[in-house]
Amino acid sequence: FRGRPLVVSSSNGIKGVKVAYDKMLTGEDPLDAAIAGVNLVELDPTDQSVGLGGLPNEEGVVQLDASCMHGPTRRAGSVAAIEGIATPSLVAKAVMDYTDHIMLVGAGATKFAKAMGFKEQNLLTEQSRQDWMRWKSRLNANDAWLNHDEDIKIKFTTGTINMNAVNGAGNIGSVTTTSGMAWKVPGRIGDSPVIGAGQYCDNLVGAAGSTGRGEANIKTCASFLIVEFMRQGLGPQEACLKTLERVVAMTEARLMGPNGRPKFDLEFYALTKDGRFGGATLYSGGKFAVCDEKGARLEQAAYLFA
Ligand code: SD4
Repeated sequence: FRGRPLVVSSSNGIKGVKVAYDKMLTGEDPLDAAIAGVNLVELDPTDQSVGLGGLPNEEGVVQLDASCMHGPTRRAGSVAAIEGIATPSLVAKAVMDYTDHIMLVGAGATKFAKAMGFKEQNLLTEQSRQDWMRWKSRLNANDAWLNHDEDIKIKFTTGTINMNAVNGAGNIGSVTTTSGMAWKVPGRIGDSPVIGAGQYCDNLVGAAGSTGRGEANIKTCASFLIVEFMRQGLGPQEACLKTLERVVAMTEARLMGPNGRPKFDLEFYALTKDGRFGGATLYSGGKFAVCDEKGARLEQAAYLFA
């Protein structure tokens, strides 16, 4: 099936893909449409992997990463380890629109966002603070932190949202936004803000993006590689699977489990300029969100390992 407009995202974009699709029907730019789709998740305090309510780093500080690419104008923007701004995807786009740079990090990114009129706010919700406290209380059995609740499952949340959109004319935009790995070392930057890792878009070919273990993605430039495989003629699903094979081949020994299977998961999402889509995960059971003329739905992702 080929159809345009088309939006593909990680499964937590199930509401956002419809927003992006509807916006493209009214003529909105594909990147603006995709960013509007991910803004829903960034501003949702109950999603603990993106924007407001994202799980903090080991010091209890929420640091966000995001990047975007605009196919028709061949531009990119990115922010990393930004604090206090709920919609880093829009800040990444502002870097693209208003500066001669592509990537701003840390205090510089926050300062830029404030100068651009973004509102600074506390992103650490009470729920995320509680989860952080629970994590901290388990670091060392002999420390002074009380261990209230043995049964509670400590969340090493996986989340992040990647969304890719192609409009009726075949123009493409892509965006990825995240709070990164929970309890990360302060200053850690994941794949999401890295152009070619968290997402990549080439208006002649298509777009791809990723969620999951960012470190494995950065090392393989995976979103760029998926787009390159599609350029060589592979379909989106095959391109995602072939890139996952590269990820396995590049996995360091300490992260390799039995049977040559990595101890982490990674998810890829891709679409082509002519309106085909696909998604793949290392391990079975993954889903991704799609919206085309048949409506918004979750599709089963292909996988390498059952
Ligand atoms: C990161 N890729 O910062 C993100 C995290 C993620 O599902 O997607 N978790 O590495």
